[in-house]
Amino acid sequence: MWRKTFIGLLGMSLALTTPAAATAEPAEQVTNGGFDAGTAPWWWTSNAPGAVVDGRLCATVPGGTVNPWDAIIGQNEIDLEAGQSYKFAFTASASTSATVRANVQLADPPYTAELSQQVPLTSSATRQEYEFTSTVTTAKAQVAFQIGGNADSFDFCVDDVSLAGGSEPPPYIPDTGPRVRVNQTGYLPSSAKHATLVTTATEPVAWRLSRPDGTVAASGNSKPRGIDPTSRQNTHTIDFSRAAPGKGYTLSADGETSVPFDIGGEFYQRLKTDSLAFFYHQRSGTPIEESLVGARYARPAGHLDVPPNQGDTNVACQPGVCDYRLDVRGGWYDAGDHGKYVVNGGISVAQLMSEFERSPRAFGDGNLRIPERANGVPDILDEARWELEFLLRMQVPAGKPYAGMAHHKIHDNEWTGLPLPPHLDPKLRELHPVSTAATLNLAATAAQCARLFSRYDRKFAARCLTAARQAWAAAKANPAIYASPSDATGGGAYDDTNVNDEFYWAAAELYLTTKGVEYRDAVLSSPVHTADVFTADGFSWQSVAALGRLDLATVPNGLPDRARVRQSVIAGADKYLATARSQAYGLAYAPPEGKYVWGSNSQVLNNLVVLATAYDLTRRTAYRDAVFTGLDYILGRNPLNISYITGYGERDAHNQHHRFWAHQMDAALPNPPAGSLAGGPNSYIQDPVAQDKLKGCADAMCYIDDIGSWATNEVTINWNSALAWVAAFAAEQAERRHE
Ligand code: 9MR
Repeated sequence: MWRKTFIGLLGMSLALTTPAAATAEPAEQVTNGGFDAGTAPWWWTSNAPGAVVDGRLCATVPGGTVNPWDAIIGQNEIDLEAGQSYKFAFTASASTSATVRANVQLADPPYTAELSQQVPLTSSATRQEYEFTSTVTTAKAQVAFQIGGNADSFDFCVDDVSLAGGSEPPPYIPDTGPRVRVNQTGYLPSSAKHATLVTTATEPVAWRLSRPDGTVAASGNSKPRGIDPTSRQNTHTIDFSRAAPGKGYTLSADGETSVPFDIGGEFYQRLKTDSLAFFYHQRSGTPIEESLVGARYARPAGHLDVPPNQGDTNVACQPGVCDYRLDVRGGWYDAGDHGKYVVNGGISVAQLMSEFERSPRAFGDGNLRIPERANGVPDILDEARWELEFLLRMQVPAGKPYAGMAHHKIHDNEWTGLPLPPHLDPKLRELHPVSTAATLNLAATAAQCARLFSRYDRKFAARCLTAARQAWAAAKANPAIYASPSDATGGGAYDDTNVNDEFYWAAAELYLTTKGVEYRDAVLSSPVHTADVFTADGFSWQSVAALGRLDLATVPNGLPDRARVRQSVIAGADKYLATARSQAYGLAYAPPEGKYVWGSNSQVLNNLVVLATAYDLTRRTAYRDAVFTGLDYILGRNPLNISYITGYGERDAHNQHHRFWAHQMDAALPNPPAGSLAGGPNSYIQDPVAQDKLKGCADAMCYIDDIGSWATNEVTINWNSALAWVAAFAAEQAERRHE
């Protein structure tokens, strides 16, 4: 359980007195070889899922495979230099005697091995050390434990893996492509059109917009913006708002040419559908059908108690938490993990329902590829119902302690590693304690369910309303039961110790659905009702007041101060508009002290929801333009020149952290499907890959498209729900005007 030692600085100071070569320790090429930081960036084949057990990486290897490489644990992106000598060392054991192969080799075909060693293992852990001289120079080698080819199944464990030699790995420099940064998909013809140029120039430079045949469609001069503090880049803005619709444009300035893009909003319709399709892919407890998603994305049902799964149809609580079991099948997996969390499920399903409620006619029955298509109910509501049914199952039944409250979450009792398709998750599933926040998430979303489903399924709507009322009463009776921040083994904590905003949101939804006096009074007497809920960092699973406020502003109701409520949304949007105008990349997100949070892309998109709602309330073009400028950032006009949405743009994120869409680790598995949003820059870089590569990063560049970087590059239901809401707005605007 060593930590990777950083000897670079030590080597430098010794070099002052003695020749460095004689004294400096060899560089360490393996990251997290002691597994102190979990399993990343290690990977394995899906038949031998790894997990950290007592500080070592262990995997149960199936018996009866043919070749050593039929089961592998490895680490990629290892640097080797020709002529340098290396020592490969590790400590390993096998529960029953087995022979494995320890390789240092190319990660890609022809997989040439620089070292390949047969290693007989027994149940007592032994230290192995092998030396070799590399014949190649590459940044794409791998260390690989080939653990297949044994007759019997065994548990393989490894620890303290080291590959010492060569030079210190060079500092990571992101590939940011051409210095002209554009929305890589396209600009709406009727909206403002801006690009950002990164340059050393301080005076305006000439730009030109070219058609695919090389002819010039528009030209002008850039506007210097100075140093952008979010990226530390010197920037200029290029305004080509007047350019006409067309396909395959490129924008050139300062000797650089952008990736091609369109002026035309057709793709927003596709984004609207793709961003919603994400939720079907994330469903738990049902097979993901090949006929709907294609062979690559199809998978068996997860967590229906089919071995090796242990859940979710009959799940007990964590020890000592409750004495009953619940059937909590279904719902959506939260993210790249297999946890299901009521708190985060709440905002996600609420955003889908609000997307529908904003514009019901924009959602048909049969335009999403889901099993319930053509059942007489709009598909987006079918998808929402998949989650709502799960949320309802998380409610404590009558007659039990805390009846009416909701369990905070259900997930594995230990973290699993990647890759791991849901149906192969072998861990014990556990219900965690109830919480006030989860209960109010249930109250709010079940109340909205009752409102929206009454037209389509009165029985279901009535079930939702009963659950919502019971949850509200239970939360009132238990107003301060908080999820523990340290309850984060095997799943996220989603902890929250301020539930004023959850009370407000639930009261708002219950009032909008029932017009009940109790709920109306709860809205009016809440301190949140008159507070500024549109903060610089935006709303989130933890700060949900805006969900209530936006619905009170847009869903018809008889609140005495409704005009003020609507005005507060406009005032919030005005602040985001001012922020967008003040930033080099036009971004309506400026968090406190410039620190981008985990999932910053969803904070950006939630601010766009506020701007879009202000547009709905006022029809002021400036708000709508700011929404599209915000989408420009998400789709590539940003300091890293990356589209954060899989399948959109020339340079798209596609290695997001996910246990099934783990193509980066196992070529047989897919990348995330088109329309999956990466979390985005996170100043706090809380995972080993980000820490290894991004130390000292500028806030808006603290992101890496690597499957091991869960703190910057995960996908999550509450992020895609924000994207889906904004994409539906954009699709509607794109359809509305083609000028
Ligand atoms: O989105 C969550 C973020 O706001 C928190 O800071 C972070 C750490 O607690 O957790 C994020 O949520 C993760 C959850 O805990 C587990 N599933 C994946 C989620 C996205 O990374």
